[in-house]
Amino acid sequence: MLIKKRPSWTMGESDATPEEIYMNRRDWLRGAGFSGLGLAAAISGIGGFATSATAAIGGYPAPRNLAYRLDRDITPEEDATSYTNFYEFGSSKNITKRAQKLITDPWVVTIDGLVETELQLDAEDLIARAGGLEERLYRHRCVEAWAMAVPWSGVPLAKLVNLANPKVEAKYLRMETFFDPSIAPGQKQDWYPWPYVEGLTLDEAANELAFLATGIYGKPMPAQNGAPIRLVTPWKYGFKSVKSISRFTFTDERPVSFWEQLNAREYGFWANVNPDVPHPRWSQKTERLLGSNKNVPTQIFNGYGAEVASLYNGMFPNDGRALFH
Ligand SMILES: Nc1nc2c(c(=O)[nH]1)N[C@H]1C(S)=C(S)[C@@H](COP(=O)(O)O)O[C@H]1N2
Ligand SMILES: [Mo]
Repeated sequence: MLIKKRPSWTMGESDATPEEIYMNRRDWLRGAGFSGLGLAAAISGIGGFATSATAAIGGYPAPRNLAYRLDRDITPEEDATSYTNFYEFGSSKNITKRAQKLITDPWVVTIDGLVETELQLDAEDLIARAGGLEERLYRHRCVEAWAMAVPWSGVPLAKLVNLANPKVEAKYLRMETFFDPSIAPGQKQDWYPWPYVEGLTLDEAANELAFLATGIYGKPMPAQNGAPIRLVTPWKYGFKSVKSISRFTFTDERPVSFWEQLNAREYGFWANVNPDVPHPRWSQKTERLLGSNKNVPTQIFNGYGAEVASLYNGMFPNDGRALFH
């Protein structure tokens, strides 16, 4: 495929964030409701939202799962929700205004393919059936070498896999974003292989870290971050974390991802974070933290090797690098 316009994924973008918007950690904790009262409100919220057909996915702020800890400060909310990649709305990082055209309620999600239980249901019902929200703090590492650390609210992807009850032949989960060029101007650019598609092996999808996020910073997901439901796979480069998912398909064929179709040499299927495998056009040794703009070393599997390294045991014995492309 001819790419008429290349993505603006380069090093050294000048997007410094003013010091003033640094968030005071105490204020943040209070804002996200980590008092006993906040937690009680969250739990009663979870009890209440399943019956509501029209409200946004509820239960915020969700109780935090303390199993997932950070080695760095949480990125200021203002940075994580204003510096975003969402090519459906343009190739810059500043698409927040345009993304507000996205109507996320109602939002029909289809689960199909090699499953015992095909489902078509609203995103909200899906989350209710998956058992309610929890909050997790995860690092996020974009292939462009910027990084953030944010509190996501959502459900383990494994819950959706269980709901769908995949057939034994199913080997992969393919996830697809909406397609509607009338609201998403980027989708009028026909050199991109819309809709945005991503995929995981079923083992990856069932791994405890794979998460379907419906919120961020203790609130429902803003459109620009992929409302109402997006993937989060913190051990992989950020492009795997497909936003605004409308379809989950279980398949025996490896899905060809959006960026893989555009340029497989630069953006491979596996996309596991590895500082020792440079992107063809830049190093992956370090990452720039949104907010502080500090550079810190990048870790193998983005620091999540304990959870995911075993997924890849014995794979690609002749070329471990394949795991990272
Ligand atoms: N549908 C869709 N999903 C997407 C993208 C996109 O352009 N479209 N960009 C990806 C990339 S490259 C990254 S780094 C993350 C960014 O998530 P954030 O903007 O919420 O930080 O979303 C990913 N998911
Ligand atoms: Mo990215």
